[in-house]
Amino acid sequence: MSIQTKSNIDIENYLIKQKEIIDNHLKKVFEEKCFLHPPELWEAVKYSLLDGGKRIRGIFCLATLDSINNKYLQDCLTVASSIETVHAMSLIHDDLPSMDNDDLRRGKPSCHKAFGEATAILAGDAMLSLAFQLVSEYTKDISDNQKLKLINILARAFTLGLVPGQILDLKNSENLGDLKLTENIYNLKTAELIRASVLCGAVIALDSDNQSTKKQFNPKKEKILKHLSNFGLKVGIAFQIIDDILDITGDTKTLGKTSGKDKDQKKGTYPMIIGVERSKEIAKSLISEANLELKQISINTYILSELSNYVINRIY
Ligand code: GRG
Repeated sequence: MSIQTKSNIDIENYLIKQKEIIDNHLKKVFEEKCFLHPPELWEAVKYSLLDGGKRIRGIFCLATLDSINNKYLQDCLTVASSIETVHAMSLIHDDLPSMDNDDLRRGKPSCHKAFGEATAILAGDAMLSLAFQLVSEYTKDISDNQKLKLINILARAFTLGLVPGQILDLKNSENLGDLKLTENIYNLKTAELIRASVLCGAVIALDSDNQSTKKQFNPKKEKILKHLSNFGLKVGIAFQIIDDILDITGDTKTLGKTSGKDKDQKKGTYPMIIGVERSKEIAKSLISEANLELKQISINTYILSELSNYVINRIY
């Protein structure tokens, strides 16, 4: 049922260009004079946010907008930047000694190694708040109703996803057999934010009513949101499986973070529990299922589908 017209896009090129667009947009945020004092705080934020990262979550947000109608593109870029800001803050906190305790991130010393633990924690706090400030203050054309929905989607990804997922993950050492628990952790700590990224793009494209306080049920829109939501979750779980395979098969220099940590910490990841090959098969079948979700809706899903294939192609 989906219309697949944009069939001539080179995904590698597309990823490079979209990353550059998001990087430049983020850089512009810090031209604002209010983000200067005290310097050590904002240097730590910029160190962790501006330099590096694939920007895959922001790209999913932009691609979802593009798959529907490309309305409010500039605002979507601000929201994509906001998503990358919360993602980068979660990496700062994940690297802290009391969490995953990693010295390396995006190919350089992690934030607490470069700036000290207290500044790293506060940089993360500032970034989480900055993300909501970007959506509420730096968007220009979307309605207040849309802003509220976007803020709600991001907040829920944290309260019901990343934070509970991180708590469970911290207790996940010595789990060498419980695949269901591991799937739940992947769902929460990784897939919820990828799903939120897709949903944010959809809300920008599909909702525009500033006045209406009544919730009007639109079956066509609800159907699109439902399938995009399922798509985001499945891609997100596959993304974490691939990340954990790369922890075993990749090297520290290429990954930009310490490889082999899951084994050292005896963490119950998919490849640790069922092996690399079986994990690859499951990730592949999740991506196929995700692409089937896209086939249920009549929007141009070509780029989203290419992006989901890219997630799996990272291990080949
Ligand atoms: C403190 C409110 C608060 C929340 C933080 C620490 C935490 C809760 C959650 C951790 C979530 C986490 C780090 C999940 C791992 C997700 C993952 C696969 C990260 C790597 O993503 P990539 O490969 O990284 O997209 P780049 O560097 O490319 O952006």
